[in-house]
Amino acid sequence: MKCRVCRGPAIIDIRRHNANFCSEHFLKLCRDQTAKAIAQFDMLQPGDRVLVAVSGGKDSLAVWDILNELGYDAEGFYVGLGIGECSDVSAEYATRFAHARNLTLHTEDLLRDHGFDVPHGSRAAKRAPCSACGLTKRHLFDEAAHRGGYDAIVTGHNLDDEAAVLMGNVLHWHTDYLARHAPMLPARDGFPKKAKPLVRLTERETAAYCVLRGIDYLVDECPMAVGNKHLAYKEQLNELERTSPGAKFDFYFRFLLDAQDRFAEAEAERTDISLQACERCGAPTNNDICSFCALTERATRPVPLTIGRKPQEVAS
Ligand code: Q46
Ligand code: ZN
Ligand code: ZN
Repeated sequence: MKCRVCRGPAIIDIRRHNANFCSEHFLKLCRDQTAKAIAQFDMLQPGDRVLVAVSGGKDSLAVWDILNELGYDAEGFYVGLGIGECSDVSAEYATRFAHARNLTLHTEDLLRDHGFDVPHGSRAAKRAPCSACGLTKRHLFDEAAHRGGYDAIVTGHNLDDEAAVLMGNVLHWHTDYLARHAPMLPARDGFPKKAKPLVRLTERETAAYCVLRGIDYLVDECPMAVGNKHLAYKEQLNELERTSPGAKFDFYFRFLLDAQDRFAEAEAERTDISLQACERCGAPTNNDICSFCALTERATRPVPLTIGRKPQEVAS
């Protein structure tokens, strides 16, 4: 197996490119593909101040590393979600990475700073953990970017993530979501620009990138992801990719380039809704209080006590 570029010994094969690469040229491919995605979707401009949403996993650490390699001024932002040991360990990976490279990592802790964590808060608010978690992260990232005057928030979503979400939305014909599938969302109505520069790389490639760059990352999936439909969609897409290399890439990119326009009308109606400032935190919202403040209120509501009976009487 020889590297397509230098003909030296290859360490990885990438079937959708019909090519093998040595370590040096694979790392270059990852940087080139990231730069290509940034240019293709007008994600970032030279000199932009970027806030990377860091989880301690391979994708967020890889994108942070690549952006720095490409010369962007990228700082990290980590949110402690209180998901047991997983959160403790992920914080350690993120911190170690930042220290080793002398990068700035900002942190926030949901329990310490907002009075609830994802497992308890989602239960108290009667929301699915991933729904409460996603809403929380989006809000805190937006707020941090706004507060720090960053030009864009970058996340480590890769091709597998985006193709799986697209598959879910196509299966159920969520036309409004389909319209919003862009790997770059421009700033609007007080929300910062959001970019996903790893959309041209697969999960396998970001993992290989980290290994070759000596980046130690949290391998374990979040325990709350068990049963997540997107994991099943990823498996289905990997199965398709095995028999038809490039299918995943074409599914996602041909949609963006050839089909997404057709859903623009639904999106125009959605963005027509005028937003106002949340009465509690000032974030843009279409209600009096934003979804995060509503979640916080429900998640931190005191639990009613049973009065008049001793605990053993209640238990028996
Ligand atoms: S962290 Fe949060 Fe994910 Fe865990 S609770 Fe769900 S959304 S699975 S990326
Ligand atoms: Zn080579
Ligand atoms: Zn609010």
